[in-house]
Amino acid sequence: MPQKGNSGPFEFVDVTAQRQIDVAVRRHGIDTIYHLAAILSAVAEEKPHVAWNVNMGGLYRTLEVARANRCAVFVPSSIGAFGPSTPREETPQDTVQRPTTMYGVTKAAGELLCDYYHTRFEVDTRGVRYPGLISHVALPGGGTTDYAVEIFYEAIKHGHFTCYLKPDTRLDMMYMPDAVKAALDLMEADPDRLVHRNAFNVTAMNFTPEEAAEAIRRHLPEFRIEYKVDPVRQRIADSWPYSISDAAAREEWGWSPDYDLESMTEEMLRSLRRKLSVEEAGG
Ligand code: AKB
Repeated sequence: MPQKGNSGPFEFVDVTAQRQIDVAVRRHGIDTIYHLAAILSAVAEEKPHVAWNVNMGGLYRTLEVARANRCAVFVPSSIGAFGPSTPREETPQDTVQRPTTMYGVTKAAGELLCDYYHTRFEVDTRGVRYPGLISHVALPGGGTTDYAVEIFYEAIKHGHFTCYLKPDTRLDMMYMPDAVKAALDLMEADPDRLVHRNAFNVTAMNFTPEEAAEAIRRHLPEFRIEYKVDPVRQRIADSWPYSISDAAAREEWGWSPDYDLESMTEEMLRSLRRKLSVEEAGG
């Protein structure tokens, strides 16, 4: 039996934090929670216990608040929820999920917990399996796909980038405006059309570091890339799909991305030139 003061299956759950979320939901009349907080793959391999606590404890707290307040909840999963035994080309929506990273374990477990809360407690939980996300606003934070953001910064600042993944490491990616669009479109979708909930495969493009460098050179011809492989992040990337199928998301809620590698590259370079020149000018 859980000891007094425990919060069910996650005795480490910080009840104070849960109460703070609950107060915010009630005070602001929140009807939908977008629960985006998580420790990403590379940091999660360095600190697996912290990653479990943050990723699963935070999710459990959020689901409990949603259950008590009848909120809908968006919880992102990831291509990291798949593992080396998953079909790696055009990975299907429903397939083997045996991730070999703590991040992947928390994402796969999170998908199951969200489906449980929908089935058992009628909480409106929905999620997508995001690929690597690329933004000119938020700096990357501890992921395996972070190179796809860093490469743009380095291309503008130094004309050169040292990549920690091998040149032919193919991964699915998405520009941040499409990632936001996917979350909002899914949460506004007709629930009667949803066959799946947690979580939908979504993607916009897939590329290798070499292909990203070629796309940048079409705008910055002098750009150079070299490789200094990080074995930990290479092992993580090698356990993930080359490409995933987002057919279910397209069929059930009309998913369709706006950006591909070329249009994302053009906008990233234009936006970062502006951002970095402002920072340089002390703005
Ligand atoms: C990571 O690299 O860990 C994340 C992800 C693919 O979920 N960006």
